[in-house]
Amino acid sequence: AYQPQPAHKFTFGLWTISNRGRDPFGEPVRDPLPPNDAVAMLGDVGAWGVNLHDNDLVPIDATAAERDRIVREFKAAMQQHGVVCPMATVSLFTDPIFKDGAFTANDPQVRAYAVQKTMGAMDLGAELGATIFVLWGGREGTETDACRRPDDAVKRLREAVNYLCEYNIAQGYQYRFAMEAKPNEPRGDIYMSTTGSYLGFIPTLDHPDMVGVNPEVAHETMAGLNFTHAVGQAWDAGKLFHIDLNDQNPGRYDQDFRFGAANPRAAFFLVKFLEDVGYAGPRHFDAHAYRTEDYEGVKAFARGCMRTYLILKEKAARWNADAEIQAIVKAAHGDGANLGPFSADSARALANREFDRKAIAAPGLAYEQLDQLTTEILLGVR
Ligand code: GLT
Ligand code: MN
Ligand code: MN
Repeated sequence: AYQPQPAHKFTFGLWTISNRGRDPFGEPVRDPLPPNDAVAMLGDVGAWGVNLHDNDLVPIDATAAERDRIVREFKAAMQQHGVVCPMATVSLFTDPIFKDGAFTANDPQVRAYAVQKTMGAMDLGAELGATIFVLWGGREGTETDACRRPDDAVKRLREAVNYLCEYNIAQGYQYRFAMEAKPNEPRGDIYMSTTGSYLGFIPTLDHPDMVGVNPEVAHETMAGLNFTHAVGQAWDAGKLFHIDLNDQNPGRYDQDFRFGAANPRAAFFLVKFLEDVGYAGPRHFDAHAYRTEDYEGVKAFARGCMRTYLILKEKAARWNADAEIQAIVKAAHGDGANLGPFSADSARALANREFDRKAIAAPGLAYEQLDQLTTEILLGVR
């Protein structure tokens, strides 16, 4: 039981299992893990796929010949270890050229280079079979708002994404773009700080159908928000193109913990939502092992992410099949017809309808009992 299968679509970023445990105060604690070895590790732990930034695989200063050799060997490693690449992305945050942002930077040369670099990352991903392209604007933000007007940043971001959508069409790539929000870190404040911000931005694009979101557990949680609510809104809008699973304590730095490590309860409601609605995309773990770990610990971390997901999936099925739980849920939903479409008649009928406010408000909803039963399922006694 709890064995990952390809059908579960569990993926890891190359940057996640290769994370060397560097932090702002400390040097790396793990030796570099070459990309092809990372693919072998993912095959070993039973993951379905690997995702990557352009420079996770190809160094930023590689020659064309070096790039082609690296890509050829990486494809061979993917083949050998039975690992696919469903998602690609681009590093628009590591190189010093992006210190003032990428698509939103003030210098038009930086903005043009960012788009050029993204086109190259799209070429790379397409070669590896990716059909989802994530854009995380980690440097798109400010420490001081003296540097630019925030609406100019939005306009520049729109211009870049529109351009990239046209490139997607011109090249005949099948990408769907997934925009990833984060409130802060590495910038003091990042534009498009929540998934909801992107859901407002996307309809202003030239090709809104091509663009959705990639919500990350840690990023909404850093802002003190309910992640599953953000995912629910994205799902309702038809925009849940990808998802970054990890864990995070509110009010801290971006922790990127193993899935379910900090708040298994919130993880449960998330897994239950994804499974209930039938989300069919990759379950991507954008997390990394504690800095205390060697590569055995990294494997334990990766296996743990997938195993916890599958345990919570089983718990969700148990919750759905629990008669007492379902009776409370059913009773709490009340009875009577829905509002229905507006018409002059229905509005008149509604205006004249009598509501017994006291009687409707009187019964308790038994959410205490419902929540306790949920806890007992999670704690394994039910
Ligand atoms: C970086 C970031 C993640 C993003 C990745 C994609 S890179 O690790 O913290 O949340 O998803 O660019
Ligand atoms: Mn992420
Ligand atoms: Mn993160």
